[in-house]
Amino acid sequence: MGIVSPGFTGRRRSERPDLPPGQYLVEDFPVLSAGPTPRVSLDEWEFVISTETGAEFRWTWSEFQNLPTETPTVDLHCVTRWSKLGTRWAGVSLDVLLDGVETAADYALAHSYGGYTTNLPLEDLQGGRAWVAYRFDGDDLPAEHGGPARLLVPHLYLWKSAKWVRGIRLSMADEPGFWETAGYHDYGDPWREQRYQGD
Ligand SMILES: Nc1nc2c(c(=O)[nH]1)N[C@H]1C(S)=C(S)[C@@H](COP(=O)(O)O)O[C@H]1N2
Ligand SMILES: [Mo]
Repeated sequence: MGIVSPGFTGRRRSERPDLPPGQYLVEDFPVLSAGPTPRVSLDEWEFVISTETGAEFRWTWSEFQNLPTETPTVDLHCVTRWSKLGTRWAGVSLDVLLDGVETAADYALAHSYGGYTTNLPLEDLQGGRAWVAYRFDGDDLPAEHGGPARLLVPHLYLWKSAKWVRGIRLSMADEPGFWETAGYHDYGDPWREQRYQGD
């Protein structure tokens, strides 16, 4: 008789409590981009938050560099099932960027140089859970990973972390972004395996 180990997947999971269901570990850093890498010069770069009333809050690259920096170490979970643990970043917390932005909005749509968009509830950008990151692993963020700067929202699947981020539009209505329009889950919690609509 072969010995069947009914608890196998459960046991594996508890050995890696930091790995969401259905994910495997990678040591490299895969690049996933839906189009060509946009090249944005730092002279022209800006980050804009706009609100439902049309108010706009803008930072040039040098203004942005003068904001307080945080250095989060976070786990990344891609919907294509790879996870990379303990990644080290530097960036500006969305709490800092949203400080002083008066809004009644519930939703945010991140938009990028190159046209990519992704939506998330505004509250998921708050509470020390989201950054506009411009350094990775001690170096400037490479262009293929979203440099000069990308959104970093590690508690959601990585497609929510818009590379080459240009701004955030705050609104009263939830507007699906690029992958959400193509059938990906509206919210995308890796711990609840919210990969596609209906999950
Ligand atoms: N602007 C932009 N941001 C993007 C994407 C993209 O195609 N364009 N792909 C998303 C997806 S699906 C993933 S998994 C991650 C990949 O980030 P990486 O290439 O740094 O691993 O970026 C996300 N952000
Ligand atoms: Mo992805």
